[in-house]
Amino acid sequence: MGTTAIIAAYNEEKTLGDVLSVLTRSPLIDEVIVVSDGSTDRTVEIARAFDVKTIALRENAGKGYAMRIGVDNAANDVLFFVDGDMYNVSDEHIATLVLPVVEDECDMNIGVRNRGEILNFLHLKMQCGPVLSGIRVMRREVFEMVPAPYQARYKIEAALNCFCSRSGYRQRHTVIHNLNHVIKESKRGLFDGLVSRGAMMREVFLVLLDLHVFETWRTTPTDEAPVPEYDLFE
Ligand SMILES: Nc1nc2c(ncn2[C@@H]2O[C@H](COP(=O)(O)OP(=O)(O)OP(=O)(O)O)[C@@H](O)[C@H]2O)c(=O)[nH]1
Ligand SMILES: [Mg+2]
Repeated sequence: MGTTAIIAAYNEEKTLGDVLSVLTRSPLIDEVIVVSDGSTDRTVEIARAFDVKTIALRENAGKGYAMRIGVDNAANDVLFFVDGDMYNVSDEHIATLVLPVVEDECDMNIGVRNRGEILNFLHLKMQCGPVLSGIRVMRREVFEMVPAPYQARYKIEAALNCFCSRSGYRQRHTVIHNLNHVIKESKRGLFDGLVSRGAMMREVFLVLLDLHVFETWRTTPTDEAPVPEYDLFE
């Protein structure tokens, strides 16, 4: 089974190059796709300098739909999602995340950044709070099970967790050490960062309520996801 790495990136010129250097030289990754989500910085230019497939969405579509366009263009059945704002991604991270899915030990492997023993225990074993990490590997059918409206923006991770477990797919959490990412407040400035963090938290809270309490997905027919316009550079 081959593996495609997909990076949904919105204005990630500072970190994308480092992420791509590691992914493109990894023997465990057969294809790399960057989906620039209407970026206005050098994200597309940086991606095109590497031997990767670059998809440039003309307008910003939100994280989840950007990921989906990546999936639609992926040649392999194991999908490795990586955020474009991560740094210190290493061969060891790639192996601990990709191999359990490739070797069929689980169907989705979620990489959880190490927060120390106590917080890891509370988060993962006691299930205090959802596991929404963007660095995760899954079989294509896990992604494709998520109804289109739940793929939108920051709903995608909560929805993947929910539909994966409800459908009996095997889900695993792998604690990863020494992996960092740039937070919104550094990327966009304190005020804009906090506003966009607030919007993300609100969206995640509402989708968790919908998925687990109201369960509207059981009764509401789902529309097809919108197909944003894009340019493809191979
Ligand atoms: N903010 C944002 N990110 C997007 C969008 N589309 C794709 N992404 C990418 O999705 C990934 C995660 O987005 P972030 O905004 O960093 O979300 P996060 O990592 O959960 O939040 P932080 O704690 O602020 O880092 C990054 O690689 C972004 O570049 C978008 O429309 N908005
Ligand atoms: Mg981030």
